[in-house]
Amino acid sequence: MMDNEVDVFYRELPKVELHAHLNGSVSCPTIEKLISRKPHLNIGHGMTAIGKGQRRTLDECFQVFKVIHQLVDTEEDILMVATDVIKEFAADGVKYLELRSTPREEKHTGLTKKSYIETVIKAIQQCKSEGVDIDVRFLVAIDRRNGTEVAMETVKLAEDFMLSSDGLVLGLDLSGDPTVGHGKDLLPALQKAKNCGLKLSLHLSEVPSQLEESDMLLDLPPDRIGHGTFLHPTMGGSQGLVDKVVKHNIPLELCLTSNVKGQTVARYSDHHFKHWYQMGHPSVICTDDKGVFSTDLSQEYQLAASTFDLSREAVWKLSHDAIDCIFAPDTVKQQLKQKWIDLKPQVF
Ligand code: 6MZ
Repeated sequence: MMDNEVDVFYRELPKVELHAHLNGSVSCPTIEKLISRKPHLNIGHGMTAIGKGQRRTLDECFQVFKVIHQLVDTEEDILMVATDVIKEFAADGVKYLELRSTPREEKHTGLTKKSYIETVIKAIQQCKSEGVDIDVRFLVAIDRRNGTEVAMETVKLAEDFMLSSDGLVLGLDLSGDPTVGHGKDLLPALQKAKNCGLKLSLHLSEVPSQLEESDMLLDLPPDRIGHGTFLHPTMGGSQGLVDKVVKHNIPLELCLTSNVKGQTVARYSDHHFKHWYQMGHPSVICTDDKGVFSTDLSQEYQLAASTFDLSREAVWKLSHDAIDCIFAPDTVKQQLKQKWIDLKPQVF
């Protein structure tokens, strides 16, 4: 993303990013560094990012993550990737970031799921000690394809870190290829997580075939929804699902470019943002995978504004209202709201 393509208003807009997968957020310069560390893998740039105007099926997107995972398989890699990603979000005007990632074990490098999370936390702490102007928290991700047992194990890990990380680990993300596995197998683990105080952000109805699963998972209820593309009746969902989301007032994390490039939404103007936003339902603009989808949060705000004809006041309110959807405690919300007051331009 070239700076000059995005209006300075969007760059300077203070922003909250709530839906960012660590390995999907790796930028080109960081990929270059990873490739030079592992030339024997013969991985080229075209294999890790979907450029401007390009599209892939969702299935092809998941192949891209596999390539990136080959490049990121040591503690050293994770430290570099997490540090770079945090600094890039900060440079883009993000003031509060909830990063999510699936802990992986790599026997050949000695990486364990525990050391994976410890390394992400180390990166967060290092950025903080360097004075990078961003508050970063972490959500431990469950990959839905790995089933019940791994989900339970991940909840236990997340709980341990929630108790020992000084508030840095706040909750869980449920993600992974939506065409694989079923939420009912993960329900006990998600219920357990909720009972022990972990916040839940669940990918729901990212593809059309998940209505029954979404209906079941909404009864938990989750604290936030990732995508929710096919929940709304106009997208093939149902009023019953919308009613549940509204009743529990569950914010949606909406990722425009990701959905268009992954071809679950035909064009920007068809994005379900418009339905939820018009209803006045909490809707948070996010990037999903800024590296893979070649975007950044400023650009996503600009796209939402130009597609749905939002005034600058409305865009400011959109970024401000995202603060109420964060998982960190009220004291952090108050600090952020003060920051927004301090940074608000006299005129738009
Ligand atoms: C569902 C997604 C996703 O965890 O290795 N992930 N899950 N839908 C999406 N929409 C495009 N984008 C990313 O980051 C990569 C992982 O995040 C999840 C997938 O499980 C992917 O393997 P981490 O940091």
